[in-house]
Amino acid sequence: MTLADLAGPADLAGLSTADLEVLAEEIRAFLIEKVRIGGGHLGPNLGAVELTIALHRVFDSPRDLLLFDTGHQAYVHKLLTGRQHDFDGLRQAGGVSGYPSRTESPHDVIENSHASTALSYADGLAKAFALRGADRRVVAVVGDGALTGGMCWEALNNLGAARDRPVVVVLNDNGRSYAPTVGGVADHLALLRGGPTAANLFTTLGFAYLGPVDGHDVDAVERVLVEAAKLNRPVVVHCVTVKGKGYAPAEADEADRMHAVGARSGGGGRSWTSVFADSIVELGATRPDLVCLTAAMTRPAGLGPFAERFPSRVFDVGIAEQHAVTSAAGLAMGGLHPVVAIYATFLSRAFDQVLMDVALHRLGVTFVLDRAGVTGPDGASHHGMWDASVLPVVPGLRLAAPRDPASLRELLAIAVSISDAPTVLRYPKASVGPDIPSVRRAAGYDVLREEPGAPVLLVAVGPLAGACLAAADELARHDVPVTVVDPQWTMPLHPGLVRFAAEHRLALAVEDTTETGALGGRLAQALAATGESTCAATFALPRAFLPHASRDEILRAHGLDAGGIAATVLKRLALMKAEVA
Ligand SMILES: Cc1ncc(C[n+]2csc(CCOP(=O)(O)OP(=O)(O)O)c2C)c(N)n1
Repeated sequence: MTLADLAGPADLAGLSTADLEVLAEEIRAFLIEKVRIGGGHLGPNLGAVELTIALHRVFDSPRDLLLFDTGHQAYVHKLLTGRQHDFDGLRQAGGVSGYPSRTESPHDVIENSHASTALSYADGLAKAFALRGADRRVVAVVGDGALTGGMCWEALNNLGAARDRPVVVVLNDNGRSYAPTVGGVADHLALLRGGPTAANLFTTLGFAYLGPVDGHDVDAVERVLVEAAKLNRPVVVHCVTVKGKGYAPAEADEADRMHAVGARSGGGGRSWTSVFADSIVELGATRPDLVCLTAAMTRPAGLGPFAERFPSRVFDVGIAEQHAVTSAAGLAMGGLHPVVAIYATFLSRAFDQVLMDVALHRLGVTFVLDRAGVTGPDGASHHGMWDASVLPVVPGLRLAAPRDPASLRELLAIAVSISDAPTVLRYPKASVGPDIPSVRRAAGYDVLREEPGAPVLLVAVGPLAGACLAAADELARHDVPVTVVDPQWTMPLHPGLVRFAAEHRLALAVEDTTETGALGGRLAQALAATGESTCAATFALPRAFLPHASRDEILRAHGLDAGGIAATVLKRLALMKAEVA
């Protein structure tokens, strides 16, 4: 049986140990080839090959539910459930998702890809099956990194106490998140990896504990899973694995064991992340009170250079965004200025902490949101398109979107100088491009292009400035003069921007975020409140879960490129003309 012939998990049943070893090697070679071309999660999947084969041999998916926490390590699961022929399109528009996907397969149960949720889903599913009398197993696979997330411990608290409700928790322990996993839980797992100990957190919480078992020995993993299933109670199966297993460059990669690799054809150019990385080091050199926090993403979030230069001023708190935010509040109370560097999509988790623990206490904490807006191939769960909609309700919070490297540096310096309110900077996963100079500055906005008497104002938010300027060029060819401004701070709305917008017939805010709650709506409201006749609106992303594709493809599909912006302006002007007529 080769990977190409495998129709589904049932085909694994008749294979010998030797056959399985051959299959495992074939899967590794396949993953290395495909992921190196298209990009994606390599190290985590290479570490989960035998474990996933064993899971599919012991349990009867989809009748039994296999839940992959975070889901970035589910490629092997996809290959074993008949999707190997679609892997050329991995993470590309219309192709296989980089995470489990309920529309792709009945074998995919959860697909959110925000870490540390699987045990809670497992808890709910086990309760549902118990109440409905369904004889179905629930198995949750969770990494040692994801296990640092608070939700896991809330779930373990519930699962362990329900001795008669069986759930199998498979702990895929490779000792790493991106970097080595940190904290007391990681230290405890290291102790357990050494063999039987008197202290065992899991048994203390009410679980049976099986292991540690070599997660690359299919037979051994199978044996322990069979035993776990027979126990008919909550059980933790501790599998010790090697991230990047079997691929020397991944095993040797000190930074993150090739956790995620870019597509071979990936675009070049300097990233926004690297501009932040340099800026925060420069600020840190003059501001000894500046400290940085990361939720297990020191390097991806741009804190690598800062951590090298000021190691005692960076705190990796584990995959614990809520804790990161309130811990930052504590640091601010203690007289420091914390910078929480985080992907935009993961801040949603800690909204209440931003609102109550930081803002209510009027604390100066700066949030730097990487991957804000459309991210691309990671799909719906990773687009950072919610922050600019939910954060504006936080009293006192100031939100900025830089348009270029110079404005990122400038806005970051301003943000960390504010000591009595949360400040937020957001920028995308993209190349940053050259600086875009302003033709003049006014209170509340930078003017990037000015056409005196122009009927149309484009309010270009952050990284869409370039597209707005190109749209203005295109509109000029249609004899539609356009002025383009960059508000820099989208929250609070500056009265100067409102006054300037009132001098135009149409003011369109162009934004790389969900249209709900975006800047254009606030502008329209403010103009309406002052009785101005200017038609103001937001032109942004729909309130929808957008599937994976490249960032440019998604922006284009929603008209957020130069051509799309110009077309929208023309359409709106035509509508306004029709209304008048
Ligand atoms: C809430 C949340 N924060 C951060 C991330 C980014 N992230 C993806 S995988 C990962 C590390 C996961 O480590 P682990 O669970 O041990 O799995 P491994 O990759 O080591 O197999 C992180 C931090 C995420 N997916 N969700």
